Parts: sequence; structure tokens; C-alpha cells
Amino acid sequence: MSDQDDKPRIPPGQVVTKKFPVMTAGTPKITSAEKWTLTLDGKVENPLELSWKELKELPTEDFEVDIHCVTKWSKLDTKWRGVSLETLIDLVKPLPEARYVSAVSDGDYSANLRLPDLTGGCAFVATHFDGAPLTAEHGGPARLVVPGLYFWKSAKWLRKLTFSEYDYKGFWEKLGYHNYGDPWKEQRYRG
Ligand SMILES: Nc1nc2c(c(=O)[nH]1)N[C@H]1C(S)=C(S)[C@@H](COP(=O)(O)O)O[C@H]1N2
Ligand SMILES: [Mo]
Repeated sequence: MSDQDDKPRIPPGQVVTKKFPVMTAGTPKITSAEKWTLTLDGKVENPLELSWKELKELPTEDFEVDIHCVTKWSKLDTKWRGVSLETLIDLVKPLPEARYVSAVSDGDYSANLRLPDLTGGCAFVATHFDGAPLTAEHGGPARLVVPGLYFWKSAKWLRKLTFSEYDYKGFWEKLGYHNYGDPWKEQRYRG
């Protein structure tokens, strides 16, 4: 943060940790990379199902982001490698009515997002953390990372992105978490 920059680094109510806590609801059945696929479907011109090999053939980028869990830990400058959502979105070409995206994981987990939060090169499908393949507990073989929203939106063991004109609530959103989840506005829970 530069001296002129008034924006604080830590969202309200958050505490910085150096650890990397594992936050998993339930006991998901995780798919190995060989059997893993990523489906992109719904309101798109070119629906796709990518194998692990096909994902790895797409251009990868390095990302450095701060993550903020709704349970009040934040971790700064986390280093990831993966495929930008911008790359995937260019491939499938969302239709004009596609305003929302459901990120669906192995197991029962999903999270709802607004399409504009996935475009612009910030969000990505991560395959590496801190220079090593993403471990299973943190969502390997591949997870979504959406910087700028509480970390529950970053679905681990990502298997599907469904583009839609409607905003279908995900796992935590159905249970009363905020529909959008902006950490800077402390949008933790609904109501
Ligand atoms: N599939 C799946 N993705 C998930 C979760 C989960 O339980 N299942 N937990 C979410 C929550 S609440 C957080 S804070 C982060 C935690 O990621 P981590 O375990 O790598 O720290 O993953 C998010 N993505
Ligand atoms: Mo979380």
C-alpha cells in the first residue's frame, strides 16, 4: 500500500493469519486429475467439457491475491497459478442473458456468482498454490478463486460452471450467508 493510498488492506472485522486453515463442509468425494473434467454449460454459445490435459494446455498465469474467510481470518499475498476465467469465458462465449454463474464442486457444494466478478482477469481456476500442485485439502486438482469476495465463493474441487440468467443460491447462500459476499461491506450473512 502506498502512502497516498487510503484504502486499508484488511476488510473490517478480519484478522490476518499466516496459517492456511482448511475449511470444508462435509466429506467431499474428490476426483483424481486423470478422471477430472470441468464442464462449462448453460447460457453459452459453445458449451465445453475440458479434461485435465485440456485444461493444462490452456495458457496459465500467476496470481497474487488476499483471501478473506467469513469466519474472520484473512491471508495476504497468497500465490497461485492457474487459468484465468477470462480465458475460459472467451472459449465458451456467454450469451447476453448470462448474468450469473453457479460454481459447482465435487460433493454437494456450490456457490453463486455474478458474471462480472469472473471477468476482467481477476478470477481463475487454480491448479497450484505457492509453487506446488494444489493439495486435495485446499481443493486440488483444481479450485475456483474469486478475489474480492469472501472465500466461500471460491469453490474447491471445481467441476462445473453453469452460466444462467438467474441467480441460483449456492450451498452457504441457501443456509443464510449473504448472496454477494463483499468483505469490504461485511456482507457476511443475510438479513
Ligand atoms: N467444495 C467446497 N469448496 C469450498 C468449501 C467447501 O466446504 N467445499 N469451503 C469454502 C470456504 S467457507 C472457504 S473459507 C474456502 C476455504 O478454502 P481452504 O480450505 O483452501 O482454506 O473454501 C471454500 N470453498
Ligand atoms: Mo469460509
